Amino acid sequence: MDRIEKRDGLIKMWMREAAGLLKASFHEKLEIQEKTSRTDLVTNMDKTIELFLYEKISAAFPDERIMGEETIGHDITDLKGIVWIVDPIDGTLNFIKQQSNFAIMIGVYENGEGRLGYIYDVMHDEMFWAIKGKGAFCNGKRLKKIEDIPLAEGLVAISHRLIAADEDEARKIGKASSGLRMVGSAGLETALVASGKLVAYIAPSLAPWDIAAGKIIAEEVGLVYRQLNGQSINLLKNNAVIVATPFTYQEIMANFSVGQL
Ligand code: 2AM
Ligand code: CA
Ligand code: CA
Ligand code: CA
Repeated sequence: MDRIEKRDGLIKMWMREAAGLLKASFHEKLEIQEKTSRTDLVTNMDKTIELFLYEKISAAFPDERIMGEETIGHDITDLKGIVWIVDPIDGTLNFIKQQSNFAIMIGVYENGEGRLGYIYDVMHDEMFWAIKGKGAFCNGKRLKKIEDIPLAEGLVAISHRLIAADEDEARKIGKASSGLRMVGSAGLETALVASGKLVAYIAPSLAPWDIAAGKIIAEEVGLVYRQLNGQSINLLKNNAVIVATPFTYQEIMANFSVGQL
């Protein structure tokens, strides 16, 4: 991939501009629609931000493909060449109900390999980013390689859908760890694991745009980011995932039945 530094600068600039649009939207009436259920919502701002980023990326890199959650690139069936994977608002329910704890996310892949990953926590102004092989950062500060902490000594974030899918396993993981947390943004939960504030994040169904940016950042600090059945991530479908320290990953694989989810 060429122009890595230039891409990095452009992506951060676009994401900050997009964040400005999101903050400004708090003064306007939000249009909210149900996608598949009462808890699966989309707003006019999810679509506005996706389109905004699509236009920026396609103007600067016209030969590259783009996949986004809401409308863009749902016909993509392979990861050949350069593919941008965009989640315009990760944590839409938080955006609607808390006006906080949501992120804009971009992952750039080349022939299926993660190259650049960005998770921007808009309201806390924290940009988590990584360039493959060059390390991961929060704003200007390099994230440390994670300490390989066992489950008993750390906090674990889970998706609420883990409780719906397997209440018993969620309870057992809660008991075996220092405690459970639920933020409601896969990206921000991944960023918390990458920052050493959690030992794992477990979610039984994440889409490619929930995974793409965070996987690059997580792997850059030494975390495991895999499917719950032990296989590597497939960015062309939904995955049951775990992001964890290697030690915690091994413990969860050995002692819990989440692999059946
Ligand atoms: P989203 O806000 O971009 O939809 C909530 O636990 C986390 O799971 C969020 O990161 C949310 O992303 C993601 N998620 C993935 N699929 C979802 C779905 N069908 N309904 C709600 N949240 C979903
Ligand atoms: Ca969504
Ligand atoms: Ca998402
Ligand atoms: Ca989203």
